[in-house]
Amino acid sequence: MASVSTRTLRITKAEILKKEPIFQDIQKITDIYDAENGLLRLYTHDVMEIGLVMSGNGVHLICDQAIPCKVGDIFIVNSDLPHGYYTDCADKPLVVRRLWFDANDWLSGDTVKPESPKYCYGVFCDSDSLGYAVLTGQTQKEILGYFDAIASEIQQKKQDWRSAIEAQLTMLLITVGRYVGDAIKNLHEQFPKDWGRISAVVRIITDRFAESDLTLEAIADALYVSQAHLSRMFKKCMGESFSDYVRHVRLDHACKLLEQTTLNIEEVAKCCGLKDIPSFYHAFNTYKSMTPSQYRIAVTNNNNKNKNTKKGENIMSILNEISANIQRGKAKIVKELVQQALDEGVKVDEILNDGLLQGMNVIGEKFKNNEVYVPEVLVAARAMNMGMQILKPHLAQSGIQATGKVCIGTVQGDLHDIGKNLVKMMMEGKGLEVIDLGTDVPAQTFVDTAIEQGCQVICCSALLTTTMDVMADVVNAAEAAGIRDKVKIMVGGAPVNEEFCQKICADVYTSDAASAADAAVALCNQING
Ligand code: B1M
Repeated sequence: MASVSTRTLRITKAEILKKEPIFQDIQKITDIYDAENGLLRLYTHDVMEIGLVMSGNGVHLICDQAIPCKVGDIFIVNSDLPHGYYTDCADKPLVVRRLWFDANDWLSGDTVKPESPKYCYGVFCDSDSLGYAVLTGQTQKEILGYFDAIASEIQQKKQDWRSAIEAQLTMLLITVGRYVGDAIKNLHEQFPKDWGRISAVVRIITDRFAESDLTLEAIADALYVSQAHLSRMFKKCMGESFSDYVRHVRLDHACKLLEQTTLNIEEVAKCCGLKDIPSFYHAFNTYKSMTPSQYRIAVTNNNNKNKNTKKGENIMSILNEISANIQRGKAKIVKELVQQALDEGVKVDEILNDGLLQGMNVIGEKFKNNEVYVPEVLVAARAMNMGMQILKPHLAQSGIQATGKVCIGTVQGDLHDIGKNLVKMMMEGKGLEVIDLGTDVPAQTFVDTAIEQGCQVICCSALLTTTMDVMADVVNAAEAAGIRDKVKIMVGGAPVNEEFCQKICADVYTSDAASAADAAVALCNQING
């Protein structure tokens, strides 16, 4: 058994899952495993991890147990078990495909209770910490298929995507569960049964480090083991003593607080379970070779320096992110990103043009080319609207004007509004101000609205052959009101075509929402001169 000196880094669920309920990535590990000299880094997290080795050779270090790993090995690591992957050779990274999730979010009934033999469909056998199987040929392909299916559901988020993921995840665990038996038995012969206990201790420390009276004695009592035995096992598995480990957890947290909050030093010490200020100062100085105040100043200066040099890059990346998230229909993220962009001082017109509208333009083009369909456009438009909610109050202040004003409605007698809403969203996506008159709109209402609100364009939608003639009434009402030379009339909807448009003397017919938005912008520009 290797004797390794390790450091454990704690990562939270939020950090790992990155705002998603389940997260997947492929990691190329270039850190070399060196049991003799290395101060190796392990990670603990409060989510479950499934790691499938895709290529390379290396080691999966779990507490201080180095398990050699190669292509086809799969590890299901329970939350709070300290572990890390390392490669054998720097030129050949160990490539691990990893999937993270919280069992409570995705598994149900008995399968989520750690005390149940069915926990995680039996992949944990006797241990409550690690499932390990060696997969070959067909089984490896099968498991990869589940990974792929989950990745695709995460990305596309179609209807019922959560149920689809749940089903794939269940199949994955059941399949691995079948092969875990022998492999894990072999591991158990080599490794102490205390892993489970050590991960429980780590979990307790993570949850309760802020309590200044947290002791190994109390934890040993809670776990029904002798304190001396637990202390020995902890040192052996974690590479440092219980008290050193707890001190490092507290000091790491203190660093975070000093960086991210304005708490004073006394409050920081208290939040980290560090009893008195002199000993906090002493411990901090030993850990970071500077006082807490010096640390705060150094970090702030560094952040400011990075902020300035990275400001340009950041602006571009945040605008690209807004555009990408509009395209993916991530309304909540778009809202947050727009707020973040405003907070970081990005100009309102840049957020609008290079973030929000840019994203809608891409979707509009894809919709025209049949690369995306109605649902994708609807969710993108919803995301755009959420972003606009945040931006709108600032638009007025910064003097940005809409490129034009239009009114839109489905004509009298017709209640279909899905297409009309799409046209509206696309037009808003192009920066137009759109007055939505809803459905069943009388011809005169279109004309009155255009006059009262100063619209450059009237947009009529009809889905029924029996209602499309109302569009002719709109043209006639505009003529009668004397606005025919000032206001353009656009028509569209499934039964409408170019020939009909010309017959009723309307100005523009377009067949889809994106073309309608382009045409409306062109008309407004023409009228505005
Ligand atoms: Co009705 N419906 N419906 N319907 N409905 C149709 C249109 C129909 C073709 C179904 C059929 O029989 N095959 C048929 C019309 C037949 C005809 O007249 N030739 C029909 C009928 C008969 C009826 C009722 C009379 C049924 C009944 O009660 N007996 C009734 C009428 C109610 C009324 O309006 N008074 C009725 C009711 C309904 C529901 C309420 C159940 C529902 C509407 C829900 C809603 O809109 N909130 C409904 C639906 C959903 C449909 C279908 C299935 C889908 C329409 C739709 O939303 N398409 C439709 C059959 C079909 O199309 N497969 C049908 C998706 C939408 C994105 O496309 O609206 O074409 P669309 O919009 C496109 C383009 O046309 C264009 O851009 C959009 C996106 O690219 N576009 C414009 C639209 N407006 C534009 C304006 C522009 C430019 C482009 O410039 C201004």
